[in-house]
Amino acid sequence: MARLFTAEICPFAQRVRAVVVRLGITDIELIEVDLADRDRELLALSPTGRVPLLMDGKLKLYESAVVGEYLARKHGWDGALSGDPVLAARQRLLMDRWDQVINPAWYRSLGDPAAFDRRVKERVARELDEMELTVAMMSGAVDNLVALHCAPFWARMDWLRRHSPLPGLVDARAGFRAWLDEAIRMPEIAATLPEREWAVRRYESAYVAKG
Ligand SMILES: N[C@@H](CCC(=O)N[C@@H](CS)C(=O)NCC(=O)O)C(=O)O
Repeated sequence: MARLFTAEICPFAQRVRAVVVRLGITDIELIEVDLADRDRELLALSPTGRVPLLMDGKLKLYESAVVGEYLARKHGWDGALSGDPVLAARQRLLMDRWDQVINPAWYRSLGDPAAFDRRVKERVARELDEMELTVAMMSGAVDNLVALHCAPFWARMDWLRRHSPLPGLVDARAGFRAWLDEAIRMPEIAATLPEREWAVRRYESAYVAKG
């Protein structure tokens, strides 16, 4: 049986748990990791020591986007990414930029609002414009890996919106915002989200600047 090291609070791990739910995979053991006192086996197996990590027989995989795409292909999810090379490239670009630009800017802004300066804001805005174009190319469809990639973060960004200016930039792009809102209503996202109040408290104590 495959084994997935995961953590309830972690949006990266949630992506993979959402794929597991979407595909109805049952022959997988979920191993909940305490991020403050990480499982020895996880630390021994993973070069990054991070969740999610999947062991499928002898195959070891980490990095949520890689694990999600592997499971999608293994279980024959045809629409996970587009069959059109142009659109598939744009979908991968969106997922990459989400992780390289949007997420880090959001995490930093929670801890230090001044870090969301004009330069960061412009960079985020330009990436969001490109994302909105990609979502339009997808006709706003959400039953795919791209939506499962972004939704765990958008849910948390929305819950914590009073602590960051970044969600306001998303709101200004109505098409993209509507797509994200639909993505967080998907059953596989709702089924894998942590309890809201608990998660907000965890994020506030871990990231939000005090006083
Ligand atoms: N790029 C990784 C990020 C995974 C990640 O940062 N996971 C966090 C929890 S949300 C973690 O395990 N942190 C422990 C640490 O960095 O020490 C992915 O997409 O899987």
